[in-house]
Amino acid sequence: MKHYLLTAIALCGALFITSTTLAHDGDTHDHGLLVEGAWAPHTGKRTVSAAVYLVIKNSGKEADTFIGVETSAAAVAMLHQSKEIDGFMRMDHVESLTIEPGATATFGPGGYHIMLTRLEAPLKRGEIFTLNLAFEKAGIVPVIVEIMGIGGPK
Ligand SMILES: [Cu+2]
Repeated sequence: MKHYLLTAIALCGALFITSTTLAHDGDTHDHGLLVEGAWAPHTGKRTVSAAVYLVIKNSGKEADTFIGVETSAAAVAMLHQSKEIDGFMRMDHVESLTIEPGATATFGPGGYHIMLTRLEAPLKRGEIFTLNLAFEKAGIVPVIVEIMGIGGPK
């Protein structure tokens, strides 16, 4: 289902992608979405999952909705939200996230994150990979993820 959805988006977004082939972290396009500061903590050899943190700013005039994500770095990628319930952290899968005009969605430890499961290879500190974020209006927005230490960019 999700795969089908992403395929449909990829087709609709084909024009968009060709005009922004060189898009990288920090680029902003006609749609007004700016994705920046994407990073993931490095993983051990046997780790099968990892989280990606980033910031999405909507400087456009219309709301847009995050509807999916995929990456060649892992078999499965999805939006998760960590919540503390009765002293325990749990993660829920979130189908979509609307970002209002002028709003910023900050994904960070303990909150929203992109969950990668079944990593293709361990994430090595200093390396990068690409995430393709899918939005209802903006289409596919590619973002470069930097692999960092556990504490991130601080
Ligand atoms: Cu998660």
